[in-house]
Amino acid sequence: MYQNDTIAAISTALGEGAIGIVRLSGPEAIPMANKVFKGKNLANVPTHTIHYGHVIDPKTNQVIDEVMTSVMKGPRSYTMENIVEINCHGGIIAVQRTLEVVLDQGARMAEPGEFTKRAFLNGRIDLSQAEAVMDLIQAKTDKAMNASMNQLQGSLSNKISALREEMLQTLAQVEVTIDYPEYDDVEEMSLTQLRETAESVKGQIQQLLQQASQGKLFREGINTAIIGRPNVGKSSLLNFLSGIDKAIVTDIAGTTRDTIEEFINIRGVPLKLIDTAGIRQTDELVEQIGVEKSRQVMEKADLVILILNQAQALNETDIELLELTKNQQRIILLNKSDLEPVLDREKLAEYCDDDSIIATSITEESGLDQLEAMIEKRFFGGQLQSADVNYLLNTRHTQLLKQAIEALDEVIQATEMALPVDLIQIDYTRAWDLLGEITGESVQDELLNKLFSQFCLGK
Ligand SMILES: Nc1nc2c(ncn2[C@@H]2O[C@H](COP(=O)(O)OP(=O)(O)OP(=O)(O)O)[C@@H](O)[C@H]2O)c(=O)[nH]1
Ligand SMILES: [Mg+2]
Repeated sequence: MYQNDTIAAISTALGEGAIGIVRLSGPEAIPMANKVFKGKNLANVPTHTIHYGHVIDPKTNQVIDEVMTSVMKGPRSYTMENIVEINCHGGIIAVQRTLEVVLDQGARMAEPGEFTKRAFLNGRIDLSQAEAVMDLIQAKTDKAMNASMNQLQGSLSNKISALREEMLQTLAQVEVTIDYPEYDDVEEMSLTQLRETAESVKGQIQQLLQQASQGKLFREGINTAIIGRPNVGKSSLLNFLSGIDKAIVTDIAGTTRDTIEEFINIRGVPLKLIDTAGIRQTDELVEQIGVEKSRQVMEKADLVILILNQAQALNETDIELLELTKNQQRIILLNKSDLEPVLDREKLAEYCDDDSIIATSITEESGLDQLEAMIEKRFFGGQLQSADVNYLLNTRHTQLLKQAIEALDEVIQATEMALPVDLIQIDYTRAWDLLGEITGESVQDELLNKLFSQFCLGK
């Protein structure tokens, strides 16, 4: 065991809730809980049992709360240490008072993420699994949650371990051939083996990174730019979809000057919605800058919602925007459908597919269901099925994978130049180490502390 003290924290979100949990972990967890618990003698209960009773302040014998207390003895627990969880009634006071009396018994207040850190240090989970716990807590939507769950169950770890295993096997073979040079062409054989493995592993890492860029979407939201001429209803759409009056809406063309962002969730699809300044020719400096920004946002967007005002004829700007976005994921809204139609649908058909067009009236709230359904269908039915999101990589993972690719590239190059094998082995081993850092098989304390401090308290 790595630490001998016993830690405690409130493990549920602070606030009104049906229950709040105070969790203890460490060698003294059971005796400490026993001192503040009136009910069965926790020292004698079997592991993985739950007991009704009261939390009392041993100094005054005052009853603090009516509770259910569960006892999980190590190593079959989250941290692999003895754990006691006291389930208090929800609300802030009872839970905090319970934590106070537990700390009075000598428990130390846990640092954020310390329970999970112990699970890691005691060898129950590896680093990428620990990070998945963090993602799980922060998951914004169900889909992201599933991906975190997969990772928690070790899909990333398994993949990385398999890659390292593959590398190790080759390394072992190379060592053997070098130590027992029965053949003349030992050197050449080793070079071929090293290059083949380096190429294979590199390919698999690249695949992982590619899948991960899709995984990233689910954690950060799909960049969705609302684009169009001034006054077509862009800000009205942002306000409607986000359910708050975030952007100013007026009938003055050119109301929005800067981009406005809002994270929303449409039927399980997380979107980063970006309202932009209406695009038009203008001599006004601030508006010019805004328009320039709109164009940049449009270029970078994962999804473009292009709004046209169907109460007006298509003009040059509309056509320019249709042209500019034709290769992007986009949805075209014919807004203000409550007004007399003017826009020429046949002309519009020259610039886009019919099945990406939806007639809407934001003021009368019509057509917006269809918009939501289309977003849902595109992202869950189409390119981004949940199967693609097996791996959620964070920045740390991505960087390590990229560094590993660099090291492997050096290996590949060196084998092509037929450099001495023991020289090549240096880069090869470096790549192997870098991969190990993802699962925490070669990490330093400093990194660990930094990582785990990002967790919430009590986890
Ligand atoms: N009749 C009608 N009016 C609408 C509809 N949607 C928005 N409007 C009105 O159109 C005007 C402009 O709406 P905004 O949402 O500010 O338009 P915008 O595209 O953000 O405009 P800029 O910020 O100037 O680029 C407001 O008066 C809205 O109330 C609609 O579906 N029908
Ligand atoms: Mg606006």
